[in-house]
Amino acid sequence: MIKNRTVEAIFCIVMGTILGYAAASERLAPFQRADARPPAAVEDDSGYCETGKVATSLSYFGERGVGGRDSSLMENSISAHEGGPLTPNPSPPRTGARGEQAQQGSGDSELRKQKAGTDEPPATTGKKPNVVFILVDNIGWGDFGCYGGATPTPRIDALAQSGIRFKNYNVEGQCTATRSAILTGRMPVRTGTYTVPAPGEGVSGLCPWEYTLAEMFSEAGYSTAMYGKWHLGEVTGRLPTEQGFDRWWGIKNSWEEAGYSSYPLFNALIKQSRMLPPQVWEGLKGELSTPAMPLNLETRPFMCQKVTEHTTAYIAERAAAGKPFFAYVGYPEMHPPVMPHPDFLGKSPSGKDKYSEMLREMDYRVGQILDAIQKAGIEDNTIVVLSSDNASGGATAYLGGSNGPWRGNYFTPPFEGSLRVPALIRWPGKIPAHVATDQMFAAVDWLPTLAGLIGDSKLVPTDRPMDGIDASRFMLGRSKTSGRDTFMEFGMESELMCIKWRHYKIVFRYCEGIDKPTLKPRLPLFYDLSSDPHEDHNLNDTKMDCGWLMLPAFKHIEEYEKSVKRFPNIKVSEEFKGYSK
Ligand SMILES: [Ca+2]
Repeated sequence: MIKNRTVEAIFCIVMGTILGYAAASERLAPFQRADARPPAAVEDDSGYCETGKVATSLSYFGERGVGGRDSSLMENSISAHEGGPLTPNPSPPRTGARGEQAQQGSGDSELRKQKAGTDEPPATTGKKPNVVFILVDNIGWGDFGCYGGATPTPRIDALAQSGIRFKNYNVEGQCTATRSAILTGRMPVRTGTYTVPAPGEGVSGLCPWEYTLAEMFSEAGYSTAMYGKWHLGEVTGRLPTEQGFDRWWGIKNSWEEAGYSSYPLFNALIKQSRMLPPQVWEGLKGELSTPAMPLNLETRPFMCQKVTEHTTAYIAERAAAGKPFFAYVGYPEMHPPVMPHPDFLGKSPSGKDKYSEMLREMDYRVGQILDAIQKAGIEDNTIVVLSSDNASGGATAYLGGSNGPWRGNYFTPPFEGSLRVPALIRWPGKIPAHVATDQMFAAVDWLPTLAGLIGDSKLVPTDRPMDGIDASRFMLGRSKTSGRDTFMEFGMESELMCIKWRHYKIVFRYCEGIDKPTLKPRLPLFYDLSSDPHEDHNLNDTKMDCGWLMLPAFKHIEEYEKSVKRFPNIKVSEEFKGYSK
């Protein structure tokens, strides 16, 4: 009898999974192109962790199959569990070392408050805080000392100690996509920025219609500046000073262009076509940007120093002016070519490990920025963010780097090692210190969260799908949850790669290297990140009882599709002018 019931149950679950995946494949067909929209983050998932109640849904699920995709089924099963315990991200064990506290857990009411947005008084009273946003390049989850890295990073570790250190911060697969997500609060698949603009490609990157962090801060009365790497479009009309920044000094594309002029044929080619070799540019809002200095293998080792000098001078100038400012700093580390400043060359234990030497330099430069903030007397009124744009190449490529315990590296979406990177935030006296959290957070969340922190949530656009959630209450210690429990990743082909939900991940497509194809498994892969951080055990193979995970997946897919129907995704290079009313 028991055996018969078991066989019946397995049959139902397997059929549910297969039907679910068939429906998912059908649903996902439109994702083959640049059309998609994210879930409104956290919606009604509360209380979904009670195993017994899930089992009730499963029997129904087995009879009907997920293929019916009746969203009322999802809503009914959820509403039946409201009030149940919430178990967000019981991921890897909390770090007790370094005296950090762990923030986690809470209940539905917390989650609902988060969803409701900022209905409390602004986070600030009186003078608005300055914001220094440091974005490092190709730094893996495990590179900094405070994440277990082998190279000493004392200044960055101290920064982590003085605020919140995210252990479950999620980005896109490469530079352009994450930078666009940070600046717009929207998934790159919506903004046509999921590919990497190539030099000479012409119109590409972020279309001027998008509303950026720089525009938001400008509207809130801030001075704004960008130093370092842009990588969101190289043509006039799409440069930083045309996307909200008052001034900039940096490169239009990426650091590897430093190597171009080391090829005689490249030099002959650009001479023939009367083009400029790669340059560092500078400009002011309302004026044309002009070349500031060449970017080549001679100047590359000095880029981090130069970016820091511009940033610290700006901080001193703006602090003296007494007006709030937003500085966005796109550091060169650790993007190839890995060439440390001469002062750091040979300073690794072996005297030959350039990755470690550049990491040491970065720590020193970050320290210089923190010192400039302190010297200007604005430390207590300045929010500092430090995060990476994508994973490191790992031990087998780009001369080093660690992505921690997670599977995968740069360009191996959607495994954790490719999308989970370090992120830190500090605001003395406002954001609690000594916090390490497993709460989920994402690149798209910075815009609404920073808007909440400066008391200007009203500036977050309402005329387009926004994918970011406002986690300002979490940042300020007023909520135990970030408000995000789901993360969707779309790859460089604008196809849905995975949905992370709580501590589970559902993989629809994956890729195992920059020179490997994107593969679509016959059935989706299910992983439990709380017990299998390296994503070695596909639950759809080992246990076969996780077909129910398609329920939350479908819910988010459906919400995304609905939004895309109303607000079609912007195509790569499209001169988009706005949605019809
Ligand atoms: Ca990068």
